[in-house]
Amino acid sequence: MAKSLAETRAALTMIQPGPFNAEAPPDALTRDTTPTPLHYVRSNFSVPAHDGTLTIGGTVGNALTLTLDDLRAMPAIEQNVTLECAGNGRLGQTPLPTGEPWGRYAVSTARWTGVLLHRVLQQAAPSLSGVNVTFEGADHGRYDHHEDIAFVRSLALGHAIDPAAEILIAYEMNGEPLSADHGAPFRLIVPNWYGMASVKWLMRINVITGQYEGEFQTRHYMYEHADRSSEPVTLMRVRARITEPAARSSIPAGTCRMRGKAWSGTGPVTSVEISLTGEGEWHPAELEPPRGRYQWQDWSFGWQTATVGRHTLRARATDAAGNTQPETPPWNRLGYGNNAIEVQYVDVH
Ligand SMILES: Nc1nc2c(c(=O)[nH]1)N[C@H]1C(S)=C(S)[C@@H](COP(=O)(O)O)O[C@H]1N2
Ligand SMILES: [Mo]
Repeated sequence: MAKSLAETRAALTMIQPGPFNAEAPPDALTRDTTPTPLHYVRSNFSVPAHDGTLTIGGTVGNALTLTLDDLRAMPAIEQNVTLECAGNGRLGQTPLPTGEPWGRYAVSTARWTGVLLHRVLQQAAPSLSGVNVTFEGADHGRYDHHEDIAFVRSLALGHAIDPAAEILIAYEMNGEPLSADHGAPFRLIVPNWYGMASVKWLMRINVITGQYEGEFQTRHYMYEHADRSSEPVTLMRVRARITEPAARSSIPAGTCRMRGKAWSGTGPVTSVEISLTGEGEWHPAELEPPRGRYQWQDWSFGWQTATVGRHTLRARATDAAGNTQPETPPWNRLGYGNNAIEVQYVDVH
């Protein structure tokens, strides 16, 4: 029997009950993939009704309407993808921006199954005048000064039709049909991008000849800087996380294997370094090669916990594009993309 919404939400750390927004429990992130009931949820509106169809139109030669069965009849692709909300870590920003008060755990990795977006778009035959593609969710409602708007995002047509981008229209998560909170019956999964690009409850795809300037494209998910012009939020910034020892735990003196994850939208991650003293020396951790192109990597570090008392632990990742985590949160008005080095402390007894 299908589980009720309340049952599927019970294991998460709730941030807001309606629309439901919740973080993963911290210990869920020690795993390679995140079980669906432990995967963070971020929704701007309540879970909508969806009529089960996906319409592809706009400036195309062959407008289409597809059902779940039509998608299932196409070649299926499976991939593990780390999704992180652009607002993850907002609570670490000073001064505190407006928006959902996410701590550190609006990030998870699931196994997604679906069809490649570029194949679906190919069937619709976008016309040469196409520039962008909009993706509309079935969810909508009152938002800021708007009476009723839907969640719509756009991607450049060149990105959407690029086979190498491996964007999915996913209908399964961790081997099961998508749950209501994660976008049933199908959603977009855009690897390497912050989560807002991965439109849930996908209902309509339109190829357009100009820019898309909707609320969630140009007024939210923008880096609004104090001293220069705004930029859209796109790829996930490089980030490392310590998962063991757990934050604020008390551990016996001796040898301790520190473990954690690291990920980047401009990955793979090429090094993780550990600091045991606050400002000071950085020591190289052992970094595992990526198990998949779009999924966080494991790292570990052998720590000799010589002295009893409180110890500060930090992990700093660098990626293939040469990006390294900053010491202080990169502030912007809406508090996106906080990839500052996290400080975690443990007590050694
Ligand atoms: N239709 C729709 N899709 C959406 C959203 C939304 O509010 N509506 N939120 C986006 C944001 S901001 C994130 S971080 C991810 C979260 O996906 P999840 O809830 O499956 O973890 O969904 C994205 N897709
Ligand atoms: Mo998000």
